[in-house]
Amino acid sequence: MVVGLALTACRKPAETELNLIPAPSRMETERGTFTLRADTAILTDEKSSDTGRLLAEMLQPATGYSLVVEERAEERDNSIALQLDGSLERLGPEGYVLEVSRRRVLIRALAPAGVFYGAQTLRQLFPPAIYADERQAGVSWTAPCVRIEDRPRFVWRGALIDVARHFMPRETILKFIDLLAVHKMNTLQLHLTDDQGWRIEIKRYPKLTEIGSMRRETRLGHEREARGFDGKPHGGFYTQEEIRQMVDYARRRHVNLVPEIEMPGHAQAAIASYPELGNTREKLEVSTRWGVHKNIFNLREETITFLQNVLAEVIELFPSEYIHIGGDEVPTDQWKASPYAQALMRKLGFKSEVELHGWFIGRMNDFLRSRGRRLVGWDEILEGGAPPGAVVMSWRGVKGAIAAARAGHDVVMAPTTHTYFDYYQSKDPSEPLAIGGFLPLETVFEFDPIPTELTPEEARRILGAQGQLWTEYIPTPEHLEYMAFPRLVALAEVTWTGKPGRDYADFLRRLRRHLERLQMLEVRFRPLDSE
Ligand code: TNX
Repeated sequence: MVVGLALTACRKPAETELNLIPAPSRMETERGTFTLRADTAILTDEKSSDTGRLLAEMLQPATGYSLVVEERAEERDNSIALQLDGSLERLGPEGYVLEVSRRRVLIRALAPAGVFYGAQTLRQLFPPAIYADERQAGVSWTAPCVRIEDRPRFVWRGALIDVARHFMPRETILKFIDLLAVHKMNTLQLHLTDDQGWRIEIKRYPKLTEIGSMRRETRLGHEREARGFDGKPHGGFYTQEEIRQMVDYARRRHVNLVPEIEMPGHAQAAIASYPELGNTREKLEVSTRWGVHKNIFNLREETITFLQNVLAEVIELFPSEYIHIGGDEVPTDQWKASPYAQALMRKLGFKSEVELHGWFIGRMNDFLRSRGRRLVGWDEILEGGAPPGAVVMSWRGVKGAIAAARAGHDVVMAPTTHTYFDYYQSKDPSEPLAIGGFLPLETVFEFDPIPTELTPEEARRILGAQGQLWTEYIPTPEHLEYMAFPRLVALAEVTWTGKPGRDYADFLRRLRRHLERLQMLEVRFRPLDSE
């Protein structure tokens, strides 16, 4: 027994035993371990000091250590050094080199994001209990000696949370941001408006939240079962102050929050708040049902101005270069029936309503560009001719992605086949009610965001991929985590590690250990099938 222990202590750990997720691009293990102690110092340069403080904050709860963070101190043993290194151009702004030796840890990167990701890998090298939010007695905080060189395959490694169908409290979003960062994901799209709710305070138009943030009741069971309603009001919204806090929290963790304001469809909550935005005189309520709705914005100049004023406030709050305007699922029946829309169509020389959709998106694109931002829209924006510079989010398979990349648009892959985390994870009849579909973990893992049809030149247009958490049938934060994990872990590996040598069995082995980390983080993930 004693001999066995001594042997393990000297043996070099096999790379897979480190259970890093996402797997790094290159890693060499060495003998020995580094031990974190109460007097270990975090040494930073000026630009890494914020990450240094954040790392100290992250290590504090489980270890009970309040590690000192020193800026521009002499190198020394028993330290974790974080440094920018201009010679690491080859690793890009998010790559890093992490060296763990017996005496110290050194993380170097071209830019602060890389330092941050190096720190995330370091956390994973410690025992899973490092992620606990209270002091863990009797754990020795050792990390194996290793040299890692790492960089992501894609720049857009994202998730979407639909807070419109079911509002999620701010704490849920903050926890989710933490979890994205653990997995080296860097984008969170907040789907802030839809037929069933408006979730962001707009100072100029207070009724959007006074009226639009509450619905009378919610469908019971699946929409198609037509089982009636729960009779309970549902709602909520984020104040501008709360949005600022979320943006700030995300920024420190290198997560970009992308706001989505849906237009011209999925607009019923807004029209219920300001009926003059609609095409009919019908008195609408915030929708209580799921599915595609016919109530879309009208095309009057006053409405365009209203929506641009909304976007102006959104831009003030979100520093994101990318602003999502939806653009999906727009039944044009009401434009067909509207004398105003028909007159506009004739005036512009259009033959069909889909051109009006293109014109509308173009107006929003001009506005966003004039403010130095880029429009993102679902792949329907291609149908009316997506404006130059617009980013296309391809959800109905990959056809939109191929067409968009060929037309010179940047593309984010979000196909239902591989990234719809509102779909069932298994065929087990005890799975909680979901919208439909079937997306098991392995299918997510096997996803290649680059459609095989693209040339290498065209493939450069693929920014990355994003997992969607539409919440029609996801009413609570617990359920959100159940749908997101572990599928989001697989997507993290897809978007960070990418193609070479992707072996599902190896992923599963690492994932088993990784789930211990998620347990410590109190993530209510779906257990693996074999367990
Ligand atoms: C389609 S994806 C939608 C959403 C729904 C989702 C449900 C997209 C751009 N539109 O409004 O929530 O399906 O899976």
